[in-house]
Amino acid sequence: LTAQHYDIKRGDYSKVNDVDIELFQSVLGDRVLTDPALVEPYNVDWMRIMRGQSKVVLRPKTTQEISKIMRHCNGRKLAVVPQGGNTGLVGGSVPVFDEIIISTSLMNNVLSLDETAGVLVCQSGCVLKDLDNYLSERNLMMPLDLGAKGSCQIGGNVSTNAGGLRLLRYGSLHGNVLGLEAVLASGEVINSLSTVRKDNTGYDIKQLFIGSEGTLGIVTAVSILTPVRPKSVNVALVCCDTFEQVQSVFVTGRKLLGEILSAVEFFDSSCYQLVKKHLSLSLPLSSHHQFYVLIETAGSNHSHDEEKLSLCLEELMSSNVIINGTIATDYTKMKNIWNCRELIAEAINKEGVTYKYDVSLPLKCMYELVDIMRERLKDKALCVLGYGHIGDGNLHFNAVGGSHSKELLDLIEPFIFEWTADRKGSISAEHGLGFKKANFINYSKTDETVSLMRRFKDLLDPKGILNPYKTLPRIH
Ligand code: FAD
Ligand code: 2HG
Ligand code: ZN
Repeated sequence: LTAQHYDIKRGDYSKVNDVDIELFQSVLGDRVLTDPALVEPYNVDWMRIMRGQSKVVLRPKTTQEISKIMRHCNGRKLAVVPQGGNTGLVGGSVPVFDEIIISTSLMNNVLSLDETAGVLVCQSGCVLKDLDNYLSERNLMMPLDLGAKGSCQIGGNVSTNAGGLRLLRYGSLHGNVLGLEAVLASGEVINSLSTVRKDNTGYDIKQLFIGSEGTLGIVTAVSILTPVRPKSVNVALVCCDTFEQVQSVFVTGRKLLGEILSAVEFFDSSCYQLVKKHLSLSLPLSSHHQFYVLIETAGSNHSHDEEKLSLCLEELMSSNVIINGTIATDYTKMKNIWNCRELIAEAINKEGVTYKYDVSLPLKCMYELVDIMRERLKDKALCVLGYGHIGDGNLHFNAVGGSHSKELLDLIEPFIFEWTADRKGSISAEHGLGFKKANFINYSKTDETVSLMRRFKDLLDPKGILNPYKTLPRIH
């Protein structure tokens, strides 16, 4: 879908001219892309649903280069969109009209690592998986992990406040990011790159940039806590027939596994059918069950951890909470189970046009939403699926259609937002608002809160050049 499909007007921004391009070239040399074939991939989002019309991609390597670019863009009132790995799922990372794309892909240096304190400082364009590999050689790890780790960048993760697969154990980026550096719309560099855990000197400005989706500044470097890499990791996969049982797996897992519990993820049978169909993956359990739950433990004593997990499984079996279960201790088997969970989004993408929702809900009514939607959408959708981070109360609801369908969309929205708001949930648990969800912010935030957000935006970016049309509701 392009801008014409949405009922919005291009903002009152300047258009890039030859003089602008010359200025960019004087700062970046040949790292200014204008060849339409090279620019094209940056205009299209991961889901291949949104397409921008940008004619320029800038590929800075340093904070100073970004600062010079922003100073110029602000002076000329040129709109920009910061882009990391372009794996965002709400249309935040691609232009809506002709915004200049500032890609951080070449800002991929580790700046320092304090192995004693476990504090990493790196540029924002470092790919999450590369950072984790770098740390694994030093017995450390990144505190977050997600299916997009091979392409997403730490700056993109921080700017969306990504949650992921181990938030349950290590907490959110609001806690793990110790500091960051950001360039404001004016080109001013805010260096808040603290490496200490405790720092109560005034307002915690970095928190404003975490989750601000590139609307308040461009994150150029991040200082982040890196936990010790666990020596022993085990994965159990269990299957259940009801969502009540899935909840009991979580409760029992927390009780019996305690401090070694590192992830609890669930997916329904429709998800399993799709990863089988499109990615030829298969689980070590039969495929006719309603729900699958992945439980991971991470600790320091293998036999102790394995014994605890076995006892947990025995308890779940004997109390009839699960139908069947298996434990994986070797890498290949664990990786296979994790792949089935992590690659669900990729499998869904191959099935058709996806309507993606990411909500926080009380556990007890989480899957009720999927059942209700299945009933509502009936044969209008090719498939309806539910999965997610059960340990965080975060459901991923996806409906897939054969083509773009206004009828299908109208059956889902605003119903899903109203249903979620009625239960005091969040209409975006971890993916952010981006372009697609910006207009629905009021289902989760009060008018006063949104108005305060606008005041922050006006203060930091008075001309509104940073990622326009995103995050804050559009005023028609
Ligand atoms: P992009 O997609 O490039 O950008 C995301 C947003 O941040 C955009 O608004 C962009 O303008 C802004 N931005 C990017 N870099 C900067 C910067 N340096 N400064 C300022 N703004 C910037 N999310 C989760 O929370 N949990 C998951 O488990 C999860 N799993 C995923 C699995 C898959 C297969 C995919 C495709 C996506 C998944 N996501 C998940 C969504 C997404 O949020 C993450 O992939 C990731 O955090 C985005 O990082 P990125 O570098 O690709 O950012
Ligand atoms: C995940 O947890 C991602 O796999 C993607 O957040 C969610 O596809 C989705 O809806
Ligand atoms: Zn997720």
